[in-house]
Amino acid sequence: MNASKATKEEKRFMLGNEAIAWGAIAAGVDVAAGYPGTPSSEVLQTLINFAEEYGHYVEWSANEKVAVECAAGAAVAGLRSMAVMKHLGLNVAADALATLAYTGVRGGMVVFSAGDAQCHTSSNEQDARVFARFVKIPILDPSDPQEGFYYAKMAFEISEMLELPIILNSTPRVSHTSHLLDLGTIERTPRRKADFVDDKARWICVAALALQRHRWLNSRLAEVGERLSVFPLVQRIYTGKRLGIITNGVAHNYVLEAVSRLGIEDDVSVLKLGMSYPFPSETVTAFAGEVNEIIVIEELEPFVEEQTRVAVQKAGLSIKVHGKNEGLIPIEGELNPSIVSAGVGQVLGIETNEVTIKAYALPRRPPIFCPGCPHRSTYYGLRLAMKEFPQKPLIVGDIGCYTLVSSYPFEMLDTLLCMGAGAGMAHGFSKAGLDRPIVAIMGDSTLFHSGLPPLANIAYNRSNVTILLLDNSYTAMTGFQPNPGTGLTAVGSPTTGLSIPDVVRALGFEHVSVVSAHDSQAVSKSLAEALAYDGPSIVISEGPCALQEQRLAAKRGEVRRAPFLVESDACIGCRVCLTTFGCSAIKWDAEAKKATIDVGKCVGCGDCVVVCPVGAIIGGGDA
Ligand SMILES: Cc1ncc(C[n+]2csc(CCOP(=O)(O)OP(=O)(O)O)c2C)c(N)n1
Repeated sequence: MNASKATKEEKRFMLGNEAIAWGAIAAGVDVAAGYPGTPSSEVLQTLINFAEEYGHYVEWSANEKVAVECAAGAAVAGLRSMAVMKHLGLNVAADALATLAYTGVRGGMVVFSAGDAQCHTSSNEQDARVFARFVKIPILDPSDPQEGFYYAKMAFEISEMLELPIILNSTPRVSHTSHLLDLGTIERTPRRKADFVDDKARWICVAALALQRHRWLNSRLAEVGERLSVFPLVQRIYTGKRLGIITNGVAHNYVLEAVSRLGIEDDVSVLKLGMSYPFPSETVTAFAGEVNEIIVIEELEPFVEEQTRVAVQKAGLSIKVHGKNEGLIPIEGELNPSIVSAGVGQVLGIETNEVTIKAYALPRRPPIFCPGCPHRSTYYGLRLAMKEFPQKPLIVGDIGCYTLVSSYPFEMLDTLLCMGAGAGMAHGFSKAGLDRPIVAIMGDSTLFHSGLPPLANIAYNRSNVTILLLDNSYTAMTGFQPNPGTGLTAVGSPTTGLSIPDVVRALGFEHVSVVSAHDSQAVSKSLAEALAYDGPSIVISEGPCALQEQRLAAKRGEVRRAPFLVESDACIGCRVCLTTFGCSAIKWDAEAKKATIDVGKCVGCGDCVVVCPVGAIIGGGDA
């Protein structure tokens, strides 16, 4: 292949997610698409950062399903492609993925899914391995950043060999730990030329043709063990017979640590599986034949454990398989060396006084709105509007920075499910006949991700719901990525941003008002009118993300806005600014019994001025 050499040095300290992106670059990825979500976002961001140098196309798609479909189109046209998301995105993309397994692909296609064991930043900790089996797509589980790099690269080759998409699964510890990595030299490969090979029986997957493709898929999956034997996906460590430990993914690291802590190197054999579906039954039964009993150590569901039990039973082996079913290893939350040592120790009758993770519990640091965040003054306006109603409106939540309306000092949120569910559920509450005003909150990225169908539904079926759409121009919570309303592509090129007022009018909303997020009085007035309106209504509160504004202003070399101040003599110490507005730049001076403003934190938005009942907050202008 006509390749030019990259200038990257060979050893670099980097995050697992960066390593995974480099694995894709090393494999010659041609097209990459994703939707942001912690802990996955750095994979696509790294691909964006090097798109020009390595010549691949990359985009932030409107949602994960669209990203998978973009990658699928490219892979069916013979290119190497990648779709990037957090584990929850697999659910959004499920419809496409489940049938893509039937059609298969021509070029290598990798779906990267970053899981969130422990729910660090997610609403659930669903296990992608179970999802992979559900949609019948092979899944690889790297255990650390270096393996992330190798597995990402290998996944493209495996995908092409099997003609199937491959899910690459990671966890917070794989994605977000940094290692000094040896990437070798990464070549720039020319982008493949797209072509379409006409094959109606394959690409038109419906009815009898779909049934045939299901048969094809099953036979392909049955061949996986043999075909993949050339890939280094299985690792054996130690040769002891007393206990066989089977591990998968990140848990492997905890197993090695636990074996060393317990000093049982001569008693155990470790079998590490790099692919959990399709399950390598023959490898596992061969291993089971060499040891007295087995414990399976894996994070989240007892996925390998259950398949191990089935495999040994089918092979007619009477060997005890320990694990989560006895409660030795928890199903919920992340594992760690202490949890694993305690579980393994129990099987071997070794007393351990391992301190579990609970003992390390750190003080809680609940997330708060940043100083200058437009969402805070919008919610202050919502609080004012709510006073107008004898019954507190039901606030139906959605996911983004704006979810922090659940935190002090607002604490106004009533429900939260998943992206796009706020409007959908609000409609359900309304049609159920709930006798309360109903407000559904939604962000701009959420609107384009999964908010459009529920809004169309609300307008069409005319429910009495008010949407409060908080448009800060970015997908802020996950790192300021652009969305179809922003007006910039992933690589920063200008494009036409969709006008949200035009979009919602086109969806059928008749009562639409647009207000400045920093004008809490106007927000309040518009909301009160919208809530009084008989039918679907929407208030669009506009104000760009304050953090992103500051970053862009700093890049442009602009002068920082002067901070506001509390006039000490005027402050009456009522604490209203703290208890109803709660900007982290406003502090309580316990000695003086007055509020003060931390000038280092204040960004000079002045949103707090209207909050003070005695007008003690003053200032503003350029610093
Ligand atoms: C299916 C799914 N994909 C991705 C995420 C990660 N995620 C959480 S909030 C959010 C975006 C929110 O952006 P926006 O609606 O604009 O609100 P903002 O954070 O800017 O206030 C994303 C991508 C998720 N929770 N669920």
